[in-house]
Amino acid sequence: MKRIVNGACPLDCPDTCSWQIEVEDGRAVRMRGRKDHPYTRGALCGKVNRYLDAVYAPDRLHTPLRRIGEKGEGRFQEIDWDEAIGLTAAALQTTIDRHGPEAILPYYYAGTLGAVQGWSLGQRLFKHLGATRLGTTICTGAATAAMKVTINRPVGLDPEDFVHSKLILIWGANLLSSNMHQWHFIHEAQRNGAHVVAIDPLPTDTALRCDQHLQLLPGTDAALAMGLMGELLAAGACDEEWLEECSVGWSDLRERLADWSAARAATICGLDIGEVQGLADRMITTRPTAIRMGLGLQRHGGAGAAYRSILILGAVTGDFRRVGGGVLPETAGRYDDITIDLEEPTGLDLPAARTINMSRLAEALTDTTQDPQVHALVVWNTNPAATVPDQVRAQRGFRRDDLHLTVLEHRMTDTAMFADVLLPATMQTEHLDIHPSYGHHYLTLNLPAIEPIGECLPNTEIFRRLAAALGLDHPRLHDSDEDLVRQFIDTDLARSRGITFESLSETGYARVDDIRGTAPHAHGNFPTADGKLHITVPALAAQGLDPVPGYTPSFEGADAELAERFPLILISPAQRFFLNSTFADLPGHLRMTGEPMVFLSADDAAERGIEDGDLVEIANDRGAFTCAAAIHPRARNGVAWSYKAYWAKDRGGTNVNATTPVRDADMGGSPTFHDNRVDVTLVAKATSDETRRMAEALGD
Ligand SMILES: Nc1nc2c(c(=O)[nH]1)N[C@H]1C(S)=C(S)[C@@H](COP(=O)(O)OP(=O)(O)OC[C@H]3O[C@@H](n4cnc5c(=O)[nH]c(N)nc54)[C@H](O)[C@@H]3O)O[C@H]1N2
Ligand SMILES: Nc1nc2c(c(=O)[nH]1)N[C@H]1C(S)=C(S)[C@@H](COP(=O)(O)OP(=O)(O)OC[C@H]3O[C@@H](n4cnc5c(=O)[nH]c(N)nc54)[C@H](O)[C@@H]3O)O[C@H]1N2
Ligand SMILES: [Mo]
Repeated sequence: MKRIVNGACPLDCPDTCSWQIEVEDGRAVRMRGRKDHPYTRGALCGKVNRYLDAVYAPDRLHTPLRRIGEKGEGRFQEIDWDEAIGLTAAALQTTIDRHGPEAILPYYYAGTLGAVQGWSLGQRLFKHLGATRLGTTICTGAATAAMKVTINRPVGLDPEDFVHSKLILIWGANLLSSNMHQWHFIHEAQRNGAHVVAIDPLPTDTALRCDQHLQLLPGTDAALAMGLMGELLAAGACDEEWLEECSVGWSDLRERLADWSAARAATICGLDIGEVQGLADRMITTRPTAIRMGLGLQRHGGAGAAYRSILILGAVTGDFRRVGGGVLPETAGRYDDITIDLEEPTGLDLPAARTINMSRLAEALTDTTQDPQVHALVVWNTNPAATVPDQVRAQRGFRRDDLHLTVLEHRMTDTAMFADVLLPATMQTEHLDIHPSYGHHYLTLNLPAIEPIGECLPNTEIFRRLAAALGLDHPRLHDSDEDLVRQFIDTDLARSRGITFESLSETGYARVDDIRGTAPHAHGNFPTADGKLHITVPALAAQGLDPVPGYTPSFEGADAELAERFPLILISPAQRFFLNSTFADLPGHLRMTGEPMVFLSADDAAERGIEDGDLVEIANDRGAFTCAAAIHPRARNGVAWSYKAYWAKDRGGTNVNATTPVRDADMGGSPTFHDNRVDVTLVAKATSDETRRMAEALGD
């Protein structure tokens, strides 16, 4: 018997696609994007088209395991669920008895964006225990903090309304890789005559399809935004009326802009004056102008300042008055009134505890002055051994004998290798969930399509069993998955829009607002207390930050002394056919991406005696990794890149994160992955025996 089940792609991606799974005799046989969904538009991306490869992969984790070898060695023994839950519960209890609950660190992120499997019972359980809280900074820390002080929540123009824009700036985002469905709306505008500009240090596939590419130096975006605003002001192109009505603090910025020009920006950004002036001229004359902001630009030291200044640049033109004008950072703020956070339900005791910044995991696990030290770590929905900065140090932490590690996973990841107890979790095909989106305005329900594979259990069921084993019987720790979905949309706004568990079970998805085709911020209406956009933020002074928007240089990128030892800035952006480290071990996906490479300009390569395909080492004081070199004709001198999150365990134990720094950006405790200086040295020529042997080994 054949049936079609509606679901949602769970990946940490702005597109949150609405998918349909064809099930035949209990087996998922095909998967496709919903044709009638205004954002998915019938297409899944190249990586998710192969999602069923992961579901039915023979090496997927099927049963609970306990470690029998050395930590990280990867030798495990199958055990049953009672024993597995018992072992973890005992480790947590012992840790509490010996060191107190703050010696437990729950470590989770966005392996699924589902409210139920991602952000509910696990957080409830560990907060209730009084465990250390996790500062979830790793992806959007600086952006979130910058938005918080400027507009409070991530909102902007409707992503579908880019079709109405006449000038579009794609700023620090490689849309064709990491937000593919947005490209449709931008491409349509382009076909209607819009001028599309990429602002990115790298010659990405997106940049190559834009009408213009400003290939600025990494970490200099705020200077560009300030320079553009300086030119707008000088030309009388700032919408003083809108700024008066809808913003706070314009006069402070106005004063500062007297010092900013295209020329000053061009010098800092490493661009031609003409390029910057040309863009300023277009912004002065083209209405509506829209800016799509990415997250890549905020993985630098001055990230918060950059994010703030670009948000404000998109506003000072008055473009928020027009349909298809203004700025779009993310859309997640559109869900805040229609949904309820599931992590902290009323009635459940949630004692205060310290917070550890997840991006500083390497430090948290190895700094012996921590009080208390972390002795029990429970990881779900994330693969930190591959994805956190300062990987070598983090791995040293994972190897500690006095650390108990439980990992909930689908696959034997870099992190799973270090586990004491490894618990097999269901995938999106097998569990219930509900999904907001950070890239569009549709809430999506995911219905289970097939029975769990092997003995896999949903994260939620694992946490319910863990709570029971710890003798915790509060009902909020035992809510069923359906209860959790219902709690998530238990709001007046959802009811008023007819959004219920029943309605979503029928339709699969529902729009959360009616702003498409409107200018939602024509009169302010930002989710701040006064509805205004905050340009000057006096409270920032208390954090040692500039209340008025401006340019903050990056750390390593702008460090001339460090540049003498490590001349190359290394960016490690998203790989098109992986989602962070997810899929990065699957043969079908690896066939599409190939093995890791470092991309260099022809000059940088020649200076080091490196040619295409040579084996090279990329290193700094933190660590090193080895891969093949590729010369890119459009790479900027001094700026290299290597895609993030290849699995380390299959490649000598390290990946690009062996080099990335543990250092917080100016705002939000954000990591600074792309603010990373390295040098690259030749290990072996492409033609050498060693390189051939390595290529053969990797081809196996
Ligand atoms: N296929 C795929 N899609 C993904 C992901 C993935 O791994 N693969 N990851 C998902 C996740 S977790 C996230 S957070 C998003 C990330 O999506 P993006 O926002 O696209 O993040 P990045 O890939 O880090 O960087 C995007 C671009 O920013 C550029 N960039 C780097 N530094 C600077 C700078 O200083 N200034 C400017 N202007 N640009 C800069 C990079 O060169 C890159 O082209 O994508 C999600 N989607
Ligand atoms: N060098 C460098 N490093 C980076 C970045 C960068 O730009 N450069 N980007 C950073 C960013 S933006 C992010 S968001 C982080 C992301 O880094 P991670 O959070 O580590 O993301 P993934 O590597 O995708 O790992 C998610 C894991 O969750 C598992 N998973 C998925 N769904 C479920 C589920 O339902 N249950 C359970 N138990 N497990 C599940 C998947 O199998 C996968 O192994 O990486 C960061 N690391
Ligand atoms: Mo991310």
